[in-house]
Amino acid sequence: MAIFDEVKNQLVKDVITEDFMKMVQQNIMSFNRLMAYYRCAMMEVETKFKVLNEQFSIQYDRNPIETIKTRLKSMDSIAGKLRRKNLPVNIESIEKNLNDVAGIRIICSFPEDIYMLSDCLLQQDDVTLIEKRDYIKNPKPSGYRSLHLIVEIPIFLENEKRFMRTEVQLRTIAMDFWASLEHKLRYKKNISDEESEYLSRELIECAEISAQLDQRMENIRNRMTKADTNGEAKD
Ligand code: 0O2
Repeated sequence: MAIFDEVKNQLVKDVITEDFMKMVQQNIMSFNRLMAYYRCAMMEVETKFKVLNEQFSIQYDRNPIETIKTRLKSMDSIAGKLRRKNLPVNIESIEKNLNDVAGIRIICSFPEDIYMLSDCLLQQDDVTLIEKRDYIKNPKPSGYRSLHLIVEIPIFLENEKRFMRTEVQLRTIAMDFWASLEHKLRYKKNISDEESEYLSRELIECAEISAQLDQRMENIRNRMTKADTNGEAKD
């Protein structure tokens, strides 16, 4: 990108971020309250997954979830998204238009567990699916793989029941490893176009290899489980 475009973009970004910061300062109570509601929604969804993990460990003697990470979108990131989508910069607009202010990432060992956990979550009667994007069956051109769900769940306050949206990203350890490395590349500034193209190609290939590894490891796990079940049947 030409230096002029970069400087122009940075200036636009600064002005928008400044507008956003002004809006937050003028509505600090409402903004903090909304962020607190998102934190509550994350806690609710996190607990749902912890309960499922616990139940599986009792019933099947294994934990489908390796790690759970939660994050609240940063102010910069909220401002950036409103700007990119040309959306109004106010508190109502954040809640109405952004589905990923609250984010929860579920990391599993095996791809099958991703779909099993997603089904278990979605069949709960207080969870409403708003949107599903399956970047495992349809990976992004970058090679990115994960299952994304936008869900709406109720949070119960002193005198009120409020419905909040949360983004749930489900992925394997291998997909997560890949995504964090690729994320680093996106924020690298001092890299030549040639090098950046080379690294992107490498990442696409690594994503393929890593998906094959996930599949083979899952096959091994399934054969081991089958052997166990057959053994038990013979005993
Ligand atoms: P952060 O810091 O996690 O907030 P939308 O406007 O919702 O239609 P959006 O938000 O781009 O479009 O949705 P998408 O692409 O389905 O998923 C967004 C999130 O998924 C990203 O969050 C990343 O966490 C992850 N993600 C999506 N594509 C890629 C990718 O190619 N590489 C990596 N490493 N992660 C990806 P944000 O918004 O980037 O940031």
